[in-house]
Parts: sequence; C-alpha cells; structure tokens
Amino acid sequence: MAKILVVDDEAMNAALLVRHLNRLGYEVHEARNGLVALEILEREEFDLLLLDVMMPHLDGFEVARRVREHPTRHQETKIIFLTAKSSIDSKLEGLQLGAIDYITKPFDFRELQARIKIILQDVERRKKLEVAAYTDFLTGLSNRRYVKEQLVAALQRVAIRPEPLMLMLLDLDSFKRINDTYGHVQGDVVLVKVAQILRQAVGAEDVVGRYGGEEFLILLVGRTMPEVLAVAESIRDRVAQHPLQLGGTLEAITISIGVSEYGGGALSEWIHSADQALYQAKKTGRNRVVQ
Ligand code: GH3
Ligand code: MG
Ligand code: MG
Ligand code: MG
Repeated sequence: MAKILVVDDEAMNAALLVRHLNRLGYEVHEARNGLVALEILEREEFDLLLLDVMMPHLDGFEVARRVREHPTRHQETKIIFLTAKSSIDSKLEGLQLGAIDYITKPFDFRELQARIKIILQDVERRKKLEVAAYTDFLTGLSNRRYVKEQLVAALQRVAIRPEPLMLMLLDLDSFKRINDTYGHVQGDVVLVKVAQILRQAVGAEDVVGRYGGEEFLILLVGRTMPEVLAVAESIRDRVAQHPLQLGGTLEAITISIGVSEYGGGALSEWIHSADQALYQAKKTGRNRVVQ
C-alpha cells in the first residue's frame, strides 16, 4: 500500500485530503507544518508528499529543499505541491525543486486523484524493478550486485561506528559431479534447497546472497567469531544431514565454508581472506568450516 504524507497548515484542507485519500485505500499521514513534516520524515519513508507552500515558519519549498538535500533518504519520494500560489515563478520554483507536479488551489479532487494514481503506479513499477535488480532469479536470494553494495555500505558504517563484521563464503562440494550425474536441472534444484537452508540459518537482518554459480556469501554484523563459527558449523551440518532425492537416488550434498572477520583495509582483501579460508577447507577434505 502506498504511503502519502499530507502537509498543510489549514485544518480543513488537511482533513478533507486525508479523508479522500484514505477512502482510496492509501496509507495517509498528516503534518500541520513544515517542521513536523521534517520530523516525521526523519523517522519514516513515504512514496508521495502532498505539500502546501504557504505555511508559517517553514514553507513548502523549504521542506522540499531539505528533503532533496537529505544525504541518504527520500531521494525517490515524489512531491506534489498543492498551493494557492499560482504565479509562473512559483510553479517554476516548485518544479525546479524536483516536484513531479504543481497543482493550484482550488482544485478538483478527481484531477488530483488521477494524477496521484499515475505517479504511484510508476513508483510501484520502479520498486518491482529494483527488487528484481537485486534478486537472484533461481534461488530468490540477494544477488551479487546487492551483496557487493551491502559489503561496501558495511565498511562505510564501521569506519564511523566500529563493530565486528563477519564474512562467510560457502561453496558446494564436487558440484560438477552432481551436474554431470543428474543434469543441470537437478543441479538447480540442489542450489534452491541449499539457498533455503542458508536463509533459515541466519536472521532476517543478515545478508545472504548467491555470489557465483554454486558459491554463496553471508554477511553478519555485530557477532563474535565463536558465534559465527557456530552458525557456519550448523549450516554445514544441516546441508550434510539433508540428502536430496535426485533422479531416484538419495544423494548426500556437502558444503565447504570459509570465514573471515573484517580487519580494516580494502574490501577485496577481506573477500580474499575468506576465499583463502574456503580454499583451505577444500584442500583439507571439504565438508568443513575454516576460519
Ligand atoms: P569443489 O568441491 O572444488 O568446489 O568442486 P566443484 O565441482 O563444486 O567446483 P567447480 O568450480 O569445478 O564446479 C562448479 C560447478 O558448478 C560447475 C558448473 O557447471 C556448476 N554451476 C555453476 N552455476 C550453476 C547453476 O546455476 N546451475 C547448475 N546446475 N550448475 C551450476
Ligand atoms: Mg497554507
Ligand atoms: Mg565454486
Ligand atoms: Mg564447488
């Protein structure tokens, strides 16, 4: 459901808008001046702002300016100005601030409704594309692009506020043989099953991604090495304890895991160190966790 914030200093205007929009099924919040609007925007994201311009203290243009200047949030939030200021200069100012529309009061609610519908349909489409761009099609896990962005973001965060970052690289053992024996379609089934085990093994806030063909990556924040090794060990064990029915045969699947804690420095070094640990796990017999 789309979320809309109505910002207007006149109680009647605000109440009328909120009631109309609620009836259309949108989730509507209300702010009666610019400062309150900014406070709400500190806490929550909205799909659309309906902004009055003339308000005491902080006018609608200034609210829009601050919203657009926010370093990380609200970049995608759509803005419609709803105002009695009808001069071309005001319209231009509103549009130059990045508003998608500028509607002058008095207005016909049916027109506003139609415009909002078009804008929010577009927002919906963009959200779907964004999810698709960050999702691995086969397993439904995050894809490599998303994982990479999360790793970069995590390094930026710990540079400001230190906390432990743990990286797990996981690679299915002898997967080529599974493909060769049972075919690629069955191989894909194995990847989906393993992905499910990984997703269930960690919390919703942990990043779990498909990093390559039969290689996965997990990023855990704020956990100690013993905790993470225990998680890795339980993943290894669950995979090994879940043989899969492939082409009429019960086939044991195993996974090797390399774990590395971030120790400062470049992202590539950190990934390399997890990769080295994974390589050791392979070299020393597979189906094991190496730190
Ligand atoms: P190791 O234990 O050393 O990891 O051996 P391995 O056979 O797993 O390693 P290798 O890297 O030689 O083979 C990985 C195989 O994974 C090769 C490739 O055909 C298969 N693979 C990669 N992506 C996919 C995929 O999306 N679906 C399927 N079915 N197979 C894939
Ligand atoms: Mg006003
Ligand atoms: Mg591999
Ligand atoms: Mg492998």
